[in-house]
Parts: sequence; C-alpha cells; structure tokens
Amino acid sequence: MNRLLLIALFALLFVSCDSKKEEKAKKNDELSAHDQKMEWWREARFGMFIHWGLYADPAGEWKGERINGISEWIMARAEIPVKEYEKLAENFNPDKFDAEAWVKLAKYAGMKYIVITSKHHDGFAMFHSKASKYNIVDATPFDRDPLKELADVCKREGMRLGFYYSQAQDWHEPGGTYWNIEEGKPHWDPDLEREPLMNYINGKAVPQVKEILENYGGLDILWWDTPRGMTEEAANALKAVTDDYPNLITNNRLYRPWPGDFQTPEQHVPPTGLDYDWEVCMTMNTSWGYKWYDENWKSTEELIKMLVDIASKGGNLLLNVGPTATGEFPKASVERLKEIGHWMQQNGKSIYGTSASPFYKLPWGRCTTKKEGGVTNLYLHVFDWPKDGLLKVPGLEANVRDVYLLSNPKQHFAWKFEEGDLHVHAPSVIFNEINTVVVVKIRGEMTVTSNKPHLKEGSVLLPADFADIYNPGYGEHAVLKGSSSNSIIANWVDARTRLEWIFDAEPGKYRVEALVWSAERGGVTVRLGDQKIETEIPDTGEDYELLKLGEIEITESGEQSISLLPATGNTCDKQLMYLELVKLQQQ
Ligand code: FHN
Repeated sequence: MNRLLLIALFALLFVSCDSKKEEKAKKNDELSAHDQKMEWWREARFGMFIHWGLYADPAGEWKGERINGISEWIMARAEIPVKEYEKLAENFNPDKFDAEAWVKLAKYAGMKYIVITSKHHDGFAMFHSKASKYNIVDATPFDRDPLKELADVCKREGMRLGFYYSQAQDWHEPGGTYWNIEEGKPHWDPDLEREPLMNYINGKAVPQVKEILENYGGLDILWWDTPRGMTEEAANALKAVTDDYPNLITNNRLYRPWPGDFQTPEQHVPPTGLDYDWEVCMTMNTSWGYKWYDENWKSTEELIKMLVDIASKGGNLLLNVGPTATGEFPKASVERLKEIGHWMQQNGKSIYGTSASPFYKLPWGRCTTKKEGGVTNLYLHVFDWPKDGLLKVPGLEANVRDVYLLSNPKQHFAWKFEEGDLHVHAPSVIFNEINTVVVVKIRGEMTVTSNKPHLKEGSVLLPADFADIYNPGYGEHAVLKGSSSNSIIANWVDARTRLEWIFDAEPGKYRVEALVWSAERGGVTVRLGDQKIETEIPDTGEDYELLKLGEIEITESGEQSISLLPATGNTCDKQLMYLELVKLQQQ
C-alpha cells in the first residue's frame, strides 16, 4: 500500500479514536458521579447471589430433626449454643470448591455480577480475617480462602463482584444483634454474655469490612443485610469505611433510614417497578443456604419470565444459589442456570442495558426497550404466542422500520397499524416455548397511549391478565391460563395468594362484581385501601357467572389498587375459583 495512503489512514484512525474518547468524556461529564457509578450495574440487569457458610453442613437438619425455614438461620431456629455451632467449623472442608466453575456457570447463565456472603448472621467469616479467628482459613481444615480465589477468577473473567456482610446481626458475638433483639428478647444462648453493640462494631465489623474492601482486589458491591438493632452511630462507623471507596455500590440495608444506592425487594417483584434503582433478590427453591430436602424449585420457565418481568419494570434480578458443604452448586441450580443461559445466549440483548416497558400491561407478555442513536428497539417478550396469528401491541404510534425475531434476525414479520394498535403477523410456529423475543425497530420518537384500566362509560374492567398475582415464596402457585381475550386465573389453591389490579378511577360508589366459575369453595375478601368486604362464593353451576361481591367507595380521583384474597378462615384446601374478570360498576 502506498505510504501516503497508510499515513492518511492512521491519521483518520487517531482522529476517530480521539473523537470517540471525547464523546465518551462528554457523556461522562453529563452524567452525575452517582450515575457513572451505577452505569455498569444498570446495564447488567442479572446477577448471582451466593449464600455459603457453615450452615451448608447441617443443610436444614439438626440432630436428626428437620428445622423449619431458611437453612442459614438454623443456628437461631434450633437455638444452637455458640460453642456447639462453632464445632461445625472443625469439619468444614469444601474440597470440591472450584471458583472457576462457579464463575463460568454464572457467566454462561448471562449473569454479569456475583454477590457472595462473606459473613452471614452466624458470624462466621468465609474469608481470611485477622480481626476474628472465626474464619474459614483459621478455623477449618480447608486452609484456603475461597473468596480470594473467587475474586481472582472474577477479575480474570470480567465478572463484577460484591460481598454480602451481615453488619448488625452476629449471633456469635456478645455485642452482635440477633433476630428478636428489638423486642427486648435475650439471645437464646445464656452463656453469651452481652456487651454493647459498639464493641462488636469497632472490634469486628469495622475491621472486617476494611479487610474485605482492601484485600479482594476492589469490590464492586457491598451488600448489607438486616439492620436489626442498628444505631446511627454504628452505621456511621461502617459508612466511614465505605466512604473511602467512591465506586462502591451499596444497598439500602445498612441502616433503615438510609436509602443506599439501590432498593432490595426480597422474594417478590414490585407490581409496577420502583422509582429508585432496585434489585429483586430471589431464591431458586425456598432457602438461601443449601437445604438438602428443599425440592421446591422454581422452574426455568418461571425464572426466565421473572427476569424478563423485572427488566420490563426497570430492575435487576439477583438470583440465589446455595452451595453445599463440599463447595458445589446443587444439581437443580446447575440445570436451571444452564437452561437460563441457553435462552440468554440467544436473547440477552433484550435484557442488558434495557429500560422499562412503555406499556402498562401486555396480555401476552412483557416489553423491554433500548435506544441506540435515533433508533429505538422494542423487545416484545411473547410468553403466550398468539394462536390467532396476530400479536397486538396496543396504543403504539411510531415509525416502524422492521419487525424480526431476535434469535434469528433473518426471520422478519409483516406488520400494519390498525385502530391505534400495531398488529404483527405471527405465524403459527412457536419459536421459543418459554419466551419468544420479537424486535420492533422504530425510527424517531414514538408515543404510547396507556392501556391501564380506567373508568369508561361508568365501569372499570379488570381482566385476569391485568392482575398481579402475589403467590407465597413456596407452595402451590396461582397462574394465568389461556391467552389474550380469554385468560383466567387458575390453580388458586393457596390461602396466601392475593390478586391485585391497578387502575384509574373517579370518586364515587362502585359495585364490585367478578366473573367466576366456582363450586362453593368458601369466601373471598375484596380490599381497597382500608375498606374490606367479605363474600361467600356460591356454586356457579356449569358456567361462569357475574357475581356481586359488594360495594366500595373511591374518595380520590387517580390511581387505585384493589385486591382479592381468600376470606379470613378460608384455608383454600380446594381450588377457590376460576376468575376471568373483576368489574367495578359506578353507582
Ligand atoms: O436474614 C437474611 C436471610 O438469611 C437472607 O440472607 C436474606 C437475603 O436477602 N436477607 C435476610 C432476610 O431479609
């Protein structure tokens, strides 16, 4: 190649690199320091929580007895004296621990960060600590620092890393708090002579937090937990340590009045998201720590839909794994992570760096969005592929340039606008049984008319597919069955399950009606603010019937929420009802 041409090409390359750098610097200047710090975290959307400690050894069973509840709480639940629990360390030898395998699996699953318990409420440090001998290197035969190994692999693999640290509860220390300290109850171990909280904070918590921040290559997240019995003085002592790390992201659990960098809904997804950065932490079965007999696993389908649901509301998912005492992930977790990974490999683009859905609800699934230059991608997550061949995107006005399958961009779909909705022609092939992602490419601005239920011609219609279903963390789950216009809530067999609808309405009295099919399975409660109506549900015979549930009053105009739950005393030992619609009729 001619020398002059080569020089010109180099010059061009430098100019374009420089202008890229300038562009980035300009972008950074525009972002606040906080936004800059949060940028990778907001982009990530999906992380792995790891609860690993001595409790993995008893794994939910103590002296031959199965102990109820989450396994990492076994010391408190079984009221194990400190000296007795300490003995677990003598045999703790997780020689199958392989940091590389953990990180690689998290990476394959599409997770962009890992948060691991460095010390849980039992007070045992899973890292080498000079501040307390009660740690994995000094107190067990294992003689390795697994968190150091994990930190090294994370650095190498480009995986962000955070440590969980239980700053208030420490059941092992005389000054640490415990679960019922705020009710003035004594620690269950009478031999643990109590000391002031600040002894523990200054003697163990502050030095250990300094250790984890200094010795593990620069953590990205510090995940505080359960601020029970926490004082402002104690919180300030810990905050003084983290203040030296401006890029460290912390959650809202250091001290109740302090917001931290993100909120932490636990074991549930907020129905319409939150207006502050947020991360749902969620177990795959019902325990955070390994519990050998907990077989209550959420399915891969549930987990993928949960991740998508959260992303569509603008949040992150921190999905938990509880490794065994040998240092391995349970088989059921591995299977699920691989299956999630399989979906993420093809569809991850519709999750990372996306923003919340512009739609209120989509009967067939969810939506996430991403703006790139003048183009907006709408990622339509189709959980229920339409059987009638038509995927309707309600209330969209936009300059649509293309509609295609994310996992195979060569697969284009025909589309047209009709009566204010975008109609995408959906062939009868179901591309992905769990969730097919269809991309709608839009040039320029778009507008969306909200489809939130509202008062229209004297009534508000609340269809089954607009309900948020609040199932308990474990047990049978109520589900939405059917698709589009004729969905129903089915399998409502748990008395703790609640349905909730959000809608807009004007002040006035309303008759509450429900279109249901039932065989006299007890009563339901309707709740709106402080108002509560309980009604018996009769046998509706062969067909669905519109039943009157009672009357409520709305006193202010704007957004409202109404819930339906089993009535007091209804144990739901049989399916309560099939529900198609709730209707509020203005009186
Ligand atoms: O008590 C802990 C529990 O063991 C677990 O660590 C969870 C994870 O968010 N946090 C506390 C309960 O909120």
